Amino acid sequence: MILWFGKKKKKQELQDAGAAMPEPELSAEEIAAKEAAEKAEAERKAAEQAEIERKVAEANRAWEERQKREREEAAAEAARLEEEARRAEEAREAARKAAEAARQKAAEDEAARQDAERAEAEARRLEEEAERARKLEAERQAAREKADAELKLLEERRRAEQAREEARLKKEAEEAEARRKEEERQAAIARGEPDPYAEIRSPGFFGKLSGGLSKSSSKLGTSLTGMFGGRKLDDDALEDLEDLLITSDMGAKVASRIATNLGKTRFDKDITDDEIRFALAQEIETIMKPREQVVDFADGPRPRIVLFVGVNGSGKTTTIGKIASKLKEQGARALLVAGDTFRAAAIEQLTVWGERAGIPVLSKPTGADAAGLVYEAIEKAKAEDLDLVLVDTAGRLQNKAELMSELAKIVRVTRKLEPDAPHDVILVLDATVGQNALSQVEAFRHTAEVSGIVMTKLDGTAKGGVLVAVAEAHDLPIHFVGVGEKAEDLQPFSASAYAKALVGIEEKV
Ligand SMILES: Nc1nc2c(ncn2[C@@H]2O[C@H](COP(=O)(O)OP(=O)(O)O)[C@@H](O)[C@H]2O)c(=O)[nH]1
Ligand SMILES: [Mg+2]
Repeated sequence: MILWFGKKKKKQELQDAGAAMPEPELSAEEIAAKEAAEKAEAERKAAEQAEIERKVAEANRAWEERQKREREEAAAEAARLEEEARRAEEAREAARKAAEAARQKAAEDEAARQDAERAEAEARRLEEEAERARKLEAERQAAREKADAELKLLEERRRAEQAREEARLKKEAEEAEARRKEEERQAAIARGEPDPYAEIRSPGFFGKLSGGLSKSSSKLGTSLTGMFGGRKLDDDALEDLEDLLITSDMGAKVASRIATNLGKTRFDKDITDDEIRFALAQEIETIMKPREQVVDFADGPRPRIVLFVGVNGSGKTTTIGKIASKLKEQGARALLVAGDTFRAAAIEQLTVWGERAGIPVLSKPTGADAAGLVYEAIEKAKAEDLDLVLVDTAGRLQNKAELMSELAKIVRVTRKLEPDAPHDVILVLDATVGQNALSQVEAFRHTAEVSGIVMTKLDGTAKGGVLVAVAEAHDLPIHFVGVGEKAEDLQPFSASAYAKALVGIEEKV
């Protein structure tokens, strides 16, 4: 189009130039040449024009083609873009749908999770509720049991109290009766009459004590009968009597004291062997009376802690067993402690006694620490509010020093829980060892702080006199005497009964 405007302008310019110039005068040839030249010029111009027009047309065509191509390209691009946009839209839609699905799924999952959580919480709540119910029931049960136990304890205590009261009344009545008899007896003796409550029997005829002491009394009694039948009590007779008493294990000191005293009142008098028996019994009783102290283990501090000491075989375990049986009858609540942890047989032996008496036994395997066991026993007794703890101990260790240090350790440990304990330390002596019992008292007395004595096996020996020697030499109470292996063969010590049984006099029944 630019070219077309250009062409028009040129033409005008040419016309304007031609009009202004004057036509020159020319010859024919010149005219012909001019005309040929003009013709050739016109032809050249026409050709040039045609060429220009061809080029223009070609340029136009090319331009149009390009335009067309460009249009087509643009259309294709637009289509491509449209397609792309469509795909993008599709992808977006798919993504949106996927997101929607994911959201939906997440929502569903969340709902499911919440459901699960709720179910879990519910299960937990139910479990807690069940647990609470279980606890409540357990508490109720415990309360019921506690109440029952308390009731039982109260009932047991009441029964024990009643049994103790009965035992106390019985003892009081017996003591009153004994006092009455004693007064009557003393009055009779003062009047010079024979003892109204005694009669002479062959030894061993009466109850347990004289039965038990029959060997001792028969020895003494037979000798007395042979020695003094219708004889004057002169120096010779007193000397014989002294010898006899020495051989009866009463020891030189007791023998001399008795002989001297008898000499004072009866010297040079005719004397029957009955009279000499009574006189002898009287002397023995005087020596032993201060040692008479029956102990009521069920009484006193609670828990009362009692240690039994003594050499091996002296009868500790048996004595504890016998005492346990008595205590059960009295209604005391006791605990036996198998503190002789050195011998399995000793533990077993005490267990049997405990079972027989219906009293619990605390024990540990052989070789265990005895002091530790005692500590536990006291803790238990305190926790259960028991009346009494009876502790068996070993009688044989490597040597005496070790035995004593073991006992001292038990005492130390005991005091950690009970400063006043042990409340009793009972030395158990075997009568069959005779004079050796005296050195045992010496050995145990101070190191183990012995507070009282039990003498066993008086039934199997003629050496019952040794207890008189012990009573004379040591101001220790004598609580019991053992006259056999059975539970009932442990008797409270009575100076009067012992003295009479020893010389073969039995109280009338
Ligand atoms: N005849 C008799 N035997 C007794 C008496 N006391 C204990 N015994 C026996 O003596 C032996 C030793 O007694 P035991 O209690 O084991 O002594 P422990 O080692 O001190 O504990 C046992 O066979 C008892 O049966 C008693 O008074 N009379
Ligand atoms: Mg023993």
